[in-house]
This record gives sequence, C-alpha cells and structure tokens, in this order.
Amino acid sequence: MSNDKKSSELAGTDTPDRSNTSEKIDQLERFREDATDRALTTNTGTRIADNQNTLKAGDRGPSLLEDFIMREKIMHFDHERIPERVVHARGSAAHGYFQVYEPLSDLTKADFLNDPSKKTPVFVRFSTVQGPRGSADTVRDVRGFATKFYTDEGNFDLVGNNMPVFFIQDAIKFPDFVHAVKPEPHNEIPTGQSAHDTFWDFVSLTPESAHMVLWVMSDRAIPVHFRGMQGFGVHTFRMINAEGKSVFVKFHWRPVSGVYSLVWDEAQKLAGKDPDFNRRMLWEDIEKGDYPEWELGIQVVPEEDEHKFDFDLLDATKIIPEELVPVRVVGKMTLNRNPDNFFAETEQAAFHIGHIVPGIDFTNDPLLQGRLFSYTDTQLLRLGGPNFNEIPINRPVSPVHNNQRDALHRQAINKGRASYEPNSIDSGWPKETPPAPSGGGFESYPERVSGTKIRNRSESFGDHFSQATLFWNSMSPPEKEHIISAYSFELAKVERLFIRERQVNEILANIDMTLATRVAKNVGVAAPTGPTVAARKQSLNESPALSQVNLLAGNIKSRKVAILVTDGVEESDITYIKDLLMKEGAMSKLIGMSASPVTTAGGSELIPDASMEGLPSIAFDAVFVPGGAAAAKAMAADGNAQHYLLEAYKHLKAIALCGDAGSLASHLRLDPDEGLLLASKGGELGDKFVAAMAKHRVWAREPKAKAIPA
Ligand code: HDD
Repeated sequence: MSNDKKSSELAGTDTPDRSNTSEKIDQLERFREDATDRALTTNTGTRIADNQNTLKAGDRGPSLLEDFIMREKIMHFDHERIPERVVHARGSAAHGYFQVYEPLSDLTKADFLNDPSKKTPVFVRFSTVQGPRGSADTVRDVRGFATKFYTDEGNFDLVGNNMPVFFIQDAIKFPDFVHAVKPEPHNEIPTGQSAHDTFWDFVSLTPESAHMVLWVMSDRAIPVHFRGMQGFGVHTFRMINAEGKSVFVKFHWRPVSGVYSLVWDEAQKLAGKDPDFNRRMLWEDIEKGDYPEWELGIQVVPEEDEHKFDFDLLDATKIIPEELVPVRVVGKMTLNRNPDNFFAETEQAAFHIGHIVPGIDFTNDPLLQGRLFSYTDTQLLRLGGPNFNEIPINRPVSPVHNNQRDALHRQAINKGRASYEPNSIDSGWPKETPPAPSGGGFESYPERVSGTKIRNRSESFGDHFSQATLFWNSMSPPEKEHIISAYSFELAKVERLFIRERQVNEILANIDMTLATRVAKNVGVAAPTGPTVAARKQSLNESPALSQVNLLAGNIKSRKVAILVTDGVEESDITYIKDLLMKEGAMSKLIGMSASPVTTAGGSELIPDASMEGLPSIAFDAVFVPGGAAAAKAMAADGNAQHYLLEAYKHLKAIALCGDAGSLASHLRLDPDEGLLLASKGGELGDKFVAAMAKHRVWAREPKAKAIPA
C-alpha cells in the first residue's frame, strides 16, 4: 500500500506516523465512488452506448458471443455473492469515533488510550449469531458487538458480544457448539432460533454453558435497539504501560441510552412485521443526527491479584462481578455515519481478535487463544485470499510496509526489488521498529510460561453453576419470570423428553430449584428432587449491576412515541406532546387509522406519518391518544385501533389517553395504572407520561396483561 509517507520516514527507530488522522481517513475515502455526473463504463473504462440490449445478429436474431459488454456484466453479477459469515452472518454497522477521557498511561502505552484530544475512527458491526444473512433481527440470540478502532498504531479490533460470558471454555468446542445451535442439518430448521433439540442436547450435556445459556434466556437476548445494549470484550485481556508493567483488563461498553429490552411477544411479532427492526433503528437514528453513544469501561486487576477470585480469570464463562472490581469509565464512542454501501463496508469488514496494538495483549484464555487462529482463517474463504486487509474498510490508517507479496486480489504495487529481509539492495527497508521507549514496535508481554504438554482443563475452570446462580439471584422478579418463560418456551419445542429432563435435572436444578421446578412443570417433566452438584461457597450472593432494571438511563432520549390520530382529534394535545417529546430528545410519529389525511376538531388537516397497520404499536415505546369526542368514538369502533392499544398495554408500555380518549380505557376494560394515564388535557399528564416511559415498562401491570390475548 503506498498511500502514506515515504517508507524511510517511518521505519527503524522512527516514532509511528502521527500526522493528522483525518488526512489519513481522507486517503482511505478515495476508494469511495460517486457516479453522479459520470459516464457508464465497462470495468476497463470503455464508455457504454447501449445498456439495454444485447448485441444480436438482427433485431430478432441470436445473441453474439462477441458482446463483451453483456458478458462482463452478467459474469460480474453471477459472482456477486460471497460466503456469509459462518456465525454472526446477520449484522449491520456504522462508522464513528472514540475518544478517551483521560490518558491511561498508568495502564497502557496504547496511543489511542492516551490522548484525549484524539478522535480515533471506529467501525462497529452488530449482529445476531445463529441466523443467516437474511434472518430477522429480533430473535432470541446473543448479539455480536465488534468494534474496529483505526488507531495511529494499527487496527485494534474488540470483537465482543452483548453478554459478558460465553458458552464454552475452550475453542476446540466451538464447531460443536455452532453445529448444535445452527438449524438442524436434515431440514435446515429452525432459522434464527435455539429452540430445538440439537442445541438443548448439546448444552444439557455441557454444564460449562449453564451461565451463558441463562443470559440467553434472559431479556438481554431480545434488545430493543443496538444503542440499548451493553457490550463486553468477554475475555480477560492485558494492558501494558510504557514501563512494561502489565495488568489484567476486562472491556465493557455501556450505552448512554441505558440498557433495555423487548418483551418476548413483541420480539416474535417484530420478527415478522419488521425483520429489519434493529437495523432500521440504527440507520434512522444516525440519519436524523440522534447518534448512539457508548462509554468504554475497564475492570482492572493487578497481576498479583490474578488468583484471588472464586473463579479463574482465564475462564470465559465467568464475569468479574462489578461489586468486586468496579468498572472504570475511560472514554466514549459515538456512531455518527451510516455506511454508503452495505456490501463494501459491512459485509466485507473482517474483524479479528488478533488485531491488537502496542499496550494491549492477550492472556492464556483457551477460548481467546483458539479465536486467534479462527478469524484470519475464516477471511481467507469469505474474502477470497490473504489480501483482505487491503479492502478499503479493513485498511488501517497507519502505514503498511512489509515483504508479503502477491496472492489473489493484490492491490498494492510494491516498488523495489527486495521482498525479503535482510536485504542490501533496498538498503534494508522496510526495517523493524524497536519497542517503546525508543521505538513503538509491538512487543508481546514477556509472560513466564512453563508446563507439561497436556490436553486438560484446569480445575480452576470446574465451577459451572455458582455464577449462573449469582445471575439468577440478581434478577428482579419480572426478569426471573421472563427467564422461566424463555426456558419453558424453548424446552417445550424440544421433541425428546430426555433432553428436557436432562436440562431441568442436571443444569437448572444446580442453578436454582425454583427455576428448575417452575420450568419442569411447564414442560411436562417431573419436578427435580435437588441439585446434583454441591453448591460452592461464593463471596457474593447478588450483583445488582447485572439487572437491567438498574441500568436504565433515567430519561426518554431517543425513545419513540406513536400519537394516534383520526378525524375529530384535538390538535392542542398533539402540539403539546410533540413539543414535550422534542424537548426530552424523544421522537414521535402521527399514526392514523389509514394513511389518509385527517381533519382535527378545529378543522385543520394533518397528514399521518403511517397507518396503524404500517407502523404497529410494537414499533414504538409508548402510545399517546389525543382528546376529541369524534376521534375517541371512531377508535372505539375500529378493530385496528383497539388492537393497537391492547397490544401496547399487553407489552407494558406507557399509554396516555387525553380527554374523551379516556373512555377507551373503560371500553377496553383496562384499569389505569402508573403507566396507563388519563387526564382531561394532554398537558396534565405530560410529566407522568415521561416518567412512565423512562421506566421503560410498567412491570406491575404484567400479571394483568397476561389476560390480554396476544
Ligand atoms: Fe467469534 C465472528 C464474537 C468465540 C470464530 N465472533 C464473530 C463476530 C463476533 C464474535 C462479534 C462477528 C464479527 C463481525 O461482525 O464480523 N466470538 C465472539 C465472542 C466469542 C467468540 C465474543 C467468545 C468470547 N468465535 C469464537 C470462537 C471461535 C470464533 C471460540 C472459533 C474458534 N467468530 C468466529 C469466526 C467468525 C466469528 C468463525 C465468523 C465470521 C468471522 O469470524 O469473521 O471466525
């Protein structure tokens, strides 16, 4: 790649190129193509006169083989698809930047974590794991949260998930796990779901998965928006400072919007009515300038404390509870630009846990170690050879020079005759850079390693249930109910009774007997008699930081409200609520019984943004119904309008009914509660409406809401 300074200025003992990052990004951006005002050409630059007709022998005659224009076009089209990712195939992404708050020089020499004035460009891809590229967004699944930092010292990829643990402890089990969770091999069913025999067969035989499966059965697996998800690096990493001192680190992304989820019925309906729900929200929020933000947090463990926990830091099925090691918030990431081209950017992005920079290093976590092989290997197939880092989205902003040459799809035109080292023909260039303090070349942490060559799992990895129990104990009552429902839903779909029994008796009974007994009853399995594994003494019984109830933002910024309108609606209520929501940073849309204009009680015309069918209540966080006698009467008589309100009520959303619209509550036999609000004027319930939305759901309503048909 020759998009940078002269090599002689960069290598050897020179410091890394610190020229303006935005200049370097501009260099990368030269790959972005805009065809406006440009002639249509072939791939070899010949301008095309006719793009409508194949070259033929006469108007009605046979096509001619010499038509290089048609053949080139069809050939390219025939090869448009590349293999989708074997996991995390369904995803969407955005560009943005990261800025550290304070220099972290005490912990790391990584340049992008030491200069608060520096905006490091990032590209973030969110994904589901199980389903193919075209599957629905809102399925119950882990979400991938992969961040590529284009730092001045090379790319750093933080390839994490929205859950802090993983299903397995050793990478050699990954193909087994993935084969089990993917659609079953004989009929390729089910898509985007773990509710089937092979998944539960595997996890019920693999106790180390107990903790992660509990997370997947929790509300974390059905996020409303990507911007409402936490992210985790999962593994314990190392940071190394300029003095060569190392600490252990866990990475956290904390959404500024707070953490919140769908309810299950809503998630299932969205999968059908808007399979692109998460993708669309990310896109629309960025387009309208409401940028998703996350703070980066780190948990830091000094080397000398490595063995002081009830669990092993190298075991990816364990968290470090925040009550034991608090999360230090160190910077912020903002996503502010949508990709121009899904394929070129999102699909061709190649993340790799092995893309690190000086100041960050690996640990011996056997899951992490195996990933170091897998991510490069998979790109060879997916992106067609070893030059995938030359694809624009994968190019670093720092200079690249080495003696690697040739191979499929090579972009760089390497000058010089020496592609080996040492050489004297090209004066020895490119040369190594010594590590800090004199240079800045990457140096692995000189961890002392010794041991017998062995295939074995350390005994310190042997406790599979204590942290699952910790997670369960930390849930609020509604969250516990949802977990019970999720296990019951999934296991009820497992055809083989012995798999259901094994999961209940050998896994759930070791997490919590109430959980096991309740699920057993729901899936036709005899109640378990007790745990099969003795509980281990733990230093913590609960971790409040794990419950989403404690992770809300306390405001309604970016939330979405449906304002239901029809003829006779009271316009002053609409004006009031729109102003209020705008002030709070929330968004509203006018939803009509059809998409046709409506006439307000005062005689003015309003054009709905969508119809009730077009944007159902599941697309919103709350519903507001303005006053107006004729409007209330029309809605009471309309099945779609009734369904809209009943569904919002069932999904525990805030609902405001103003003036005459209040009669809809009694008509639908809904009792007012802290989220179902009635008042003669919109202005009287604004604050309560905002407060109810800020709590995200009216959990106290849940038992009553069960009586409403889905
Ligand atoms: Fe992985 C993709 C996250 C374990 C092998 N993984 C992939 C992506 C994410 C993760 C977010 C999608 C990246 C993107 O958007 O392109 N994976 C994880 C996490 C893990 C994990 C958090 C455990 C802590 N993965 C893991 C193991 C292996 C892999 C143990 C193999 C031994 N993962 C892959 C892969 C993928 C991948 C096959 C598929 C496509 C790709 O890499 O580029 O190599």
